[in-house]
Amino acid sequence: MSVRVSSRSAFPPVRRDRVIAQLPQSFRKEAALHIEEDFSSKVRTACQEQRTGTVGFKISKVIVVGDLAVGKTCLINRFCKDAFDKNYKATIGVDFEMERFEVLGVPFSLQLWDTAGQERFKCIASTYYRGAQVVIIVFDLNDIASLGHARQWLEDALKENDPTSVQLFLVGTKKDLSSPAQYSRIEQDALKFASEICAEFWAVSSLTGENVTEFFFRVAALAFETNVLAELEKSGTRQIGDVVRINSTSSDPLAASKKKPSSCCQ
Ligand SMILES: Nc1nc2c(ncn2[C@@H]2O[C@H](COP(=O)(O)OP(=O)(O)O)[C@@H](O)[C@H]2O)c(=O)[nH]1
Ligand SMILES: [Mg+2]
Repeated sequence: MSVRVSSRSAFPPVRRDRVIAQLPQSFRKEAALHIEEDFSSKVRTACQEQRTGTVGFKISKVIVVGDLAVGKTCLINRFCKDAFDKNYKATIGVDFEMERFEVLGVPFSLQLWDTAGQERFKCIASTYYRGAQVVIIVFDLNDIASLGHARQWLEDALKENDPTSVQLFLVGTKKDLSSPAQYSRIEQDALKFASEICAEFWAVSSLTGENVTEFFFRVAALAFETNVLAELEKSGTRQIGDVVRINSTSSDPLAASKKKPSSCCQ
């Protein structure tokens, strides 16, 4: 099979193993951003007809937050470099990895930001948080306290972002270290918390690689779908702009884009 090249991208072709043609499924239906089986037909049609506007040139910012040593850096490294280093090294310097995908034939990039070790002091700079489309809150499945701290991480991340437009994921790491009984206990708590905050829950192991690719593919696909829907809404509004202005009861032109995304957990 040959590598697919998109005519709309000035960049080199996307790696064959970063091509997404079907909507990756959620990990648990009880805590999922949505439970559709496939991309929405609106999105599929727009991609087929090349009506995705600027999405093909977009880079979505993804931030990864959570307590020190829960496994944030290992999670990113497992996906981006397919590597696992069991010797702990605190992340130094601001780090982000670019991951390029092709979703339904359209190029789409994620910029995955790792914290630079500031989580130790809980003083992550606002530039780290700002402009995130996706927030991944990481906790250690073997450390209930790290799940308890997830709420604070969420609050901090949302201070710098519009809470209605951010897609949230709650990820438990180090699944390889927990016994089935231990795991199912913490999973109950995690599912409850995830549905409370409208986040999608995943449990992964960066050591074995379990669920890591599936998770990031799901992130890429949902971020992409949201971007295409926003783009379609924008172009629709442009075409009927005058009518909207005359008839709309809302004086806030941004009201439409502020509404809660349809992808909120159900
Ligand atoms: N067994 C196991 N250990 C892990 C896993 N993920 C991370 N670790 C270990 O946990 C420690 C902290 O990981 P790191 O990614 O640096 O944490 P961070 O501070 O959140 O970035 C390291 O010693 C890793 O080797 C995992 O999935 N399984
Ligand atoms: Mg780190």
